[in-house]
Amino acid sequence: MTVPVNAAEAVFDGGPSFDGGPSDVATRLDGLKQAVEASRGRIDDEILAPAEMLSSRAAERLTLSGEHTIVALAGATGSGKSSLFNSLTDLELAGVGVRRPTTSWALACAWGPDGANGLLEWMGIPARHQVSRMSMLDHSSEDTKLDGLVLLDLPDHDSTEVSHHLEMDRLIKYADLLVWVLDPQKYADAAIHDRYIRPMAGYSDVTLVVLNQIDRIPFEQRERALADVRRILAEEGLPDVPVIGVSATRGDGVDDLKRELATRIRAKASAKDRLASDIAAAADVMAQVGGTADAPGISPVDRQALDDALVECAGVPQFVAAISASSERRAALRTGWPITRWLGSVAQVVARRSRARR
Ligand SMILES: Nc1nc2c(ncn2[C@@H]2O[C@H](COP(=O)(O)OP(=O)(O)O)[C@@H](O)[C@H]2O)c(=O)[nH]1
Ligand SMILES: [Mg+2]
Repeated sequence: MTVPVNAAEAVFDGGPSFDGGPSDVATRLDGLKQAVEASRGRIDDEILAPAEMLSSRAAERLTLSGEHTIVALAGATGSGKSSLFNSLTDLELAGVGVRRPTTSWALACAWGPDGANGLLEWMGIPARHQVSRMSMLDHSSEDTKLDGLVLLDLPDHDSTEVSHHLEMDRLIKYADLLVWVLDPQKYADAAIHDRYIRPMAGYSDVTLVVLNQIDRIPFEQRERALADVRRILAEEGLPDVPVIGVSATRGDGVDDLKRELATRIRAKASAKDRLASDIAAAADVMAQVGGTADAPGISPVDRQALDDALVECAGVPQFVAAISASSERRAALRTGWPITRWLGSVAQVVARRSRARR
């Protein structure tokens, strides 16, 4: 199968903003598109639709600014997202607490360089919900400078207004890096863990956790509280996610958070890492599809196309892990529907290739 050097280039006239070698996310994205095509009529359209939507969103992201990192502050009502937004922007515009108790829309702030407008438009954030920030206000030291950041203050995930969490769910799909803002009262609340953090364990490379309002915890108990948050995250499959204690209103830990953000922004890897996780998740969903229904006959050409496409879209290690973790799929190797059997054999091909590379 021939794969364009950069698949995004093949789709959009503007050309890609991201560089990449042969194992680049654009190549994997091309693999995903081809896997969707190869599976059409054989895997349910409902299962293929999210993978198709991901294909277009990812291809679009790759044509937009690679110089910017979209960071979303997400969390419960009152955790301190807006206060943190204020603190990071050095502005008093996010409408904290009682002045803006609920927010149905996201507020965005972009730090230079120019070129974030395309991203903001792509996310559907109108100009009136954008805060402009003069770089002359920036007194940050080199290691905390946030040039290239597009920061979003998201609506609360636990709002009683359906439109608020729909907007939040919509926007977390666009973020390159997710910052979950927890607070000492509610950090273990099941809602955020069950609905978002645990299902997004595959996104740990592009996840940070802030324990805000750290000033409300007696000094000698802070480390223990942070350790408890880390324990919960480890149990959820995110053992390596940085957890930063912060007081948005008093400023404690804000520089630590800025330093972490600045490092991610400078590395310019979050957008691609996020898309890679999205593609791995989509490949995993497709790989889990099985069942006993009859499938139409498969030609060797179809079989080869699907094998090759899945090898590429899944990324070697994630796919091997995804396949080998599932006993259902191992069983399907022996008895299952043809697609499932190929997926198993694809995993074996991938594993062989992976071992050969090592
Ligand atoms: N003591 C303390 N209060 C905070 C902190 N961050 C936010 N608050 C307060 O918590 C309330 C809710 O904050 P807000 O930023 O609106 O939370 P949001 O709903 O997540 O946007 C406000 O009264 C803030 O002043 C913090 O770090 N320490
Ligand atoms: Mg708020």
